[in-house]
Amino acid sequence: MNAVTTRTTCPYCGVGCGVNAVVDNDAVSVAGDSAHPSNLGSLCSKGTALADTVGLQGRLLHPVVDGRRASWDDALDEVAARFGQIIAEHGPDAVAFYVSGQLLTEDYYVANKLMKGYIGSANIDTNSRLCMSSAVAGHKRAFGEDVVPGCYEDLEVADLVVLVGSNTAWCHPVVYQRIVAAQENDPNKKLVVIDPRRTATAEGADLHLPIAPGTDVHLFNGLLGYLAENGVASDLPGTQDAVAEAHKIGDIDAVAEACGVDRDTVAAFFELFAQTERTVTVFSQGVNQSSAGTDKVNAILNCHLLTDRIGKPGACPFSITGQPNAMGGREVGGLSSTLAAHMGFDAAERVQRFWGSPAIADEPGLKAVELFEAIERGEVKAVWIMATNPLVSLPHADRAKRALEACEFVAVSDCMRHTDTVDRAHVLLPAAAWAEKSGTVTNSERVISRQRSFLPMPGDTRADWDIICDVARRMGFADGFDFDSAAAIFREHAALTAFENDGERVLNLAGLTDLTDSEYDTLKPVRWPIFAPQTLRAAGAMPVAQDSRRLFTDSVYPTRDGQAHLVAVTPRGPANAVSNEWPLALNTGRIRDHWHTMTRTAKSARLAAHIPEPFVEVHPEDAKRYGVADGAIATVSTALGEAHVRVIVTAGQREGTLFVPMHWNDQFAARARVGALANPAVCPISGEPEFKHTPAAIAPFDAAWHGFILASRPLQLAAESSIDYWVKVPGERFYRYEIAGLTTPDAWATTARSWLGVGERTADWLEAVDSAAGRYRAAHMDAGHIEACVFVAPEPAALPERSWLANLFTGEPVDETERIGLLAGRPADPGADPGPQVCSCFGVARNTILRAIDEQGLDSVAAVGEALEAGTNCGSCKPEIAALIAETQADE
Ligand SMILES: Nc1nc2c(c(=O)[nH]1)N[C@H]1C(S)=C(S)[C@@H](COP(=O)(O)OP(=O)(O)OC[C@H]3O[C@@H](n4cnc5c(=O)[nH]c(N)nc54)[C@H](O)[C@@H]3O)O[C@H]1N2
Ligand SMILES: Nc1nc2c(c(=O)[nH]1)N[C@H]1C(S)=C(S)[C@@H](COP(=O)(O)OP(=O)(O)OC[C@H]3O[C@@H](n4cnc5c(=O)[nH]c(N)nc54)[C@H](O)[C@@H]3O)O[C@H]1N2
Ligand code: SF4
Ligand SMILES: [Mo]
Repeated sequence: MNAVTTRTTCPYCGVGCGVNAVVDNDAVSVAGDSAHPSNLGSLCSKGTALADTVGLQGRLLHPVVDGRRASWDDALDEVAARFGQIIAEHGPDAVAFYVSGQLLTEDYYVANKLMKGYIGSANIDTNSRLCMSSAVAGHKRAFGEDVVPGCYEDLEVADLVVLVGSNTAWCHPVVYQRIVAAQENDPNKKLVVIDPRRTATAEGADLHLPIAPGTDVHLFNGLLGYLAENGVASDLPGTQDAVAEAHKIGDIDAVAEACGVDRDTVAAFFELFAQTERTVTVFSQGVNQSSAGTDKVNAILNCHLLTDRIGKPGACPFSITGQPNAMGGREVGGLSSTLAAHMGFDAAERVQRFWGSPAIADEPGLKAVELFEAIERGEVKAVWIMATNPLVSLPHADRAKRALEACEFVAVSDCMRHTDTVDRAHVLLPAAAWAEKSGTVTNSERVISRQRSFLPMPGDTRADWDIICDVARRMGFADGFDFDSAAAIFREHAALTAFENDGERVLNLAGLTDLTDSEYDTLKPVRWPIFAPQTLRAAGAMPVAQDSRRLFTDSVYPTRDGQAHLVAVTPRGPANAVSNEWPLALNTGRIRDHWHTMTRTAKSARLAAHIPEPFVEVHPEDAKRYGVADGAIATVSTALGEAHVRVIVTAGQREGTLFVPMHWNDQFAARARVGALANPAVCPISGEPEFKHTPAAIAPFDAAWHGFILASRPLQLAAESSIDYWVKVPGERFYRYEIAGLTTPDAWATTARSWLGVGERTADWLEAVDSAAGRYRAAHMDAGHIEACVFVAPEPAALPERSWLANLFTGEPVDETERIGLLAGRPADPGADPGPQVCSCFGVARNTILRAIDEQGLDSVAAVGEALEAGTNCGSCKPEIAALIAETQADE
């Protein structure tokens, strides 16, 4: 059979890169789609590794009811009946959907329609509440509608790019590479990063402002005051109040003091901003995830409105979205605070008329954090969770867990058989995954792209929209849900955006309302708004008649008075201040190669290898103060819970703050689910939680021993009482477990055999015990190849590197020299140890890079790329390669 190529879209971040998926017999490979306007052929490390994640291991392939495999009929009847019964007894607000920016627009549209138009409640909220809701609320206050006015090209045209609370290099890598490439071509272009941490993004910046957590409003109010003082004026409504409020913060010295940054840095930023017409300010979770999130957004928008830097090439504020379809979800109205198609509840009559529906929600529903509180109180008695893992990703996640445990009825649609959330459902509905489903997504720059299936749906899996429509029909709503394809749903969604829309709503897909099925199938990436169908057709679906790249070019806004509004915002601290008991500010976020709760990225050994363990970053002074050492394990705790994670001491972490990644959960670690520690305080306007600031403490985790296991099969370490710390790291042909214990077992050999599930009489068991030194090493061999090995030592530093040992897991017998090195844990030739992986795309490890730098005198990232290929595909590891070069030079 010939290889078949399918054009689709990456299912990870909101950059929305086009992907060519190639299926050649059973082999899947992916490459960037050079015809896609958003990535022009590039992919980051996660996109590049997509083919690693399409396998069926761990998938949920059949419906499950009360723990037992069930038929679709039984499962769907159960969902429809339980929802129907609870609605009949307690009213529509006693049920809820909790959905996700990882649903496709068509899935999202029918979920929203079912809840708001047929069940008649607005209790549908989405994980976008945890993500973009502050940006949504800020946009509405300033522009009258939730609209991102610019496009990626603006980032290249701009002379100044300001990244606020955005680790773009790791979280939106292809956009970051576009910025870097433009800046390399023009040394006059400048990059400013505003983030309490010195991130990989900050490493590449001309100016980094490591502001104290939560002081963005202080900074941007200071900037607004500075601009006004320097003669910038505007007659937009709200200007006077906003500027008057901004002046209260005082001069540059006062701003620097409030933000905890040195004066010259603040002055340099203000000057640069004042002088540079073509400025784009990009913001994401450091801004949104705050109890002052909406105010932070408006403080930024104010500066762009005052300087009239919006709707122009290279000049706009830019909210960069997280999930692949966070934008699509906002477009259909998936948040409980909006109704549908960028309409609010004041349009309830119009939307009901369009749907011809029996009911309509006429006021906002519960927002994510409130929703789980209402579930805990028993007010919401049935919930259907789709494409999100709230027991990991919600703040105060243990409370959410208690809520689900207490809930009368929990249905979960997911692709995986086990997640922290799936394990608490009464009914499991197996959803088709990325490679198998079809529909549309909208990215950060308003480009709608097709996701197209290229693999058959495995087992009993079905598309989310199909599952939702089936439940709706079983609830008696056949009329509104007789869709036979994603295309039919898309047409209706497009029609609703255009319905009675004489320009009041910028979101308008009029030009897509009558796409035929085959036009939908071949739809090229297209940016909204899209007005005229004929022009669109004539041009081959793209580009559209008018230039939709920039909005508000005529300074007309979808507000009552047609103008944009500045909003007076008052700086305030985080909801909960640090104290004697909780002296540190816990910040949480992302790493380069994992996606959220790891259900997909942990399937890729090369992605998992980048940062194998959950960690806490600590400033050197704090490490000294609280007695935690680099490489050791620490307990991070807050008033809500605790986590056990590996310590990284780094001066890049601001003193008084900690950073822990959000990804690890109960499937991959004994205790590293940081959502359990995170603050449920929310922004009063958007309802977005304060993930970036929870008062916390850190203390050593007093392990008596440290160790690791490499095993060819997964182990059940959670059941082992001798292990108090474990992390599971998937490898190429093995599983790696980092382990530690608080007490030393009496007999190492018996204990180790129990961990590996190896009987006392197993013959091929190599062992080295040094009780006095607290060392134990063993290997279980089978027919000459290695099945598993265990290494234990009193200190982490006394353990050998994992990479050489991992390379012995080939399934082939080990040779004599390898067998000799085995219990030493290192090769006879020390040069053979590559160390931890840096470049995921080409599998180039740290020691290999260090050796090449040393031996070949390499002094630039480009030179390393030339010698080893590292960094030459997606470029995501370039900041790390630069750091290795700097490290070597510092050593010299
Ligand atoms: N690799 C990877 N990429 C992803 C994702 C992923 O899981 N993995 N998820 C996607 C999703 S859904 C999202 S929402 C995006 C998020 O993308 P980002 O927003 O870039 O990611 P985060 O790491 O959550 O947070 C960004 C930065 O905010 C900083 N910050 C903390 N407090 C403050 C503050 O008070 N002020 C300022 N100015 N900064 C602060 C943090 O130190 C952090 O470096 O990433 C998307 N891309
Ligand atoms: N501490 C902390 N917590 C955070 C954040 C933070 O910065 N810090 N960030 C927040 C943000 S911005 C976000 S966006 C959230 C993300 O948090 P979540 O949405 O909870 O994380 P995911 O791991 O993406 O969960 C997606 C789930 O859907 C499943 N899935 C994947 N594709 C499909 C599909 O097509 N259909 C169905 N039905 N299921 C599918 C996956 O297996 C997985 O279980 O986390 C939030 N939580
Ligand atoms: S930047 Fe990376 S994760 Fe984001 S869409 Fe592109 S390839 Fe996917
Ligand atoms: Mo997000």
